[in-house]
Amino acid sequence: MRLWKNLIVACAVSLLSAFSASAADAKDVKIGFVVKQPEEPWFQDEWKFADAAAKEKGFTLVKIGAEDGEKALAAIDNLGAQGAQGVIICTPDVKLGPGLVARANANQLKLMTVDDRLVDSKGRPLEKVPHMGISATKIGEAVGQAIVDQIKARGWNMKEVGAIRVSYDQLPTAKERVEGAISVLKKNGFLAQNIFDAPQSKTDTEAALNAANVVLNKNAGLKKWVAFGLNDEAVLGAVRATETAGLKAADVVGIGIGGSDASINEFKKSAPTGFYGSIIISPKRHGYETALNMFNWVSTGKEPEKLILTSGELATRDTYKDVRKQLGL
Ligand code: FCA
Repeated sequence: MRLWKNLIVACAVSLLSAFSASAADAKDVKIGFVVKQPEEPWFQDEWKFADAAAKEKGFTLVKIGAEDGEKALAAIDNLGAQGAQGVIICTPDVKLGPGLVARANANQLKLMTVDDRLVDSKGRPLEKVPHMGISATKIGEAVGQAIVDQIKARGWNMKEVGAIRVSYDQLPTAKERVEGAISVLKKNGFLAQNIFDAPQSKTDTEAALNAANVVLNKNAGLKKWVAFGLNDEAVLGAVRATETAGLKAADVVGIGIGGSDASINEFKKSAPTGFYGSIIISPKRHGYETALNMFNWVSTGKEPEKLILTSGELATRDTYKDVRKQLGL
């Protein structure tokens, strides 16, 4: 009897100390979340969901905006100096890949990437760095399909429609997204010569607007337009350019990718604009899940999957509330 009692007491004591150890561990964990464009609603949402993971698990999240390579490297040094154990980054330049890996190693930081995958000097992905991104080609195809469906619903002659391809081809996920859209357009009879490249210098609305203006000015003969690009901001820029060119919303179909405030604010306008829809992707998975995966890696040594690709869902001004609810947003 006595032996049993002792055993039970011993078990309870060790369980208690295990609990308090893990609580203390969580408090000691510090994780950086570095993003290339902190003002973009998508990244604000990613941070919001990463914060939720930090609150739930009790670790510290340090959010840093890094708009260029120098700032990204400095952010990693800064995190190292603060005693962080891990960093999740959406880098301003994927070609920084080997440099970022070296800097993270030098600071003894575990490294994960989100959204934009690091590449080496030959443009090949750094497969050893765990990454969560979107299924770029598939989501691009969904954009293309939504455009084709609208062209048909509006009774347009496919051969008389122009397409603005807002491009940022130095970023592989951006190129895959627009190429996915183009493949579906072409399969449905869209003329290749009516697809015009509008290269943006930065991935924001203003740069997209400037690039799209050039295309529209050069091709004033076309009266119906569709637009696609890397994200909602790219397509919003193109849609704003069609408005400047005097085109009506009924003659424009823009489909973005994202589904954060950039597109929601557009859907909330009293009258529809040429921004017809957006493929809603999940800032919750990209923020909450990456932060949780990093926390587990730091605290238990369990390395995250090397590659996780997330999906998206089309939403329009009529459906976005329901789609967001379904996605837990
Ligand atoms: C890239 C884009 C962002 C977002 C993310 C998933 O980083 O720049 O707008 O689409 O991929």
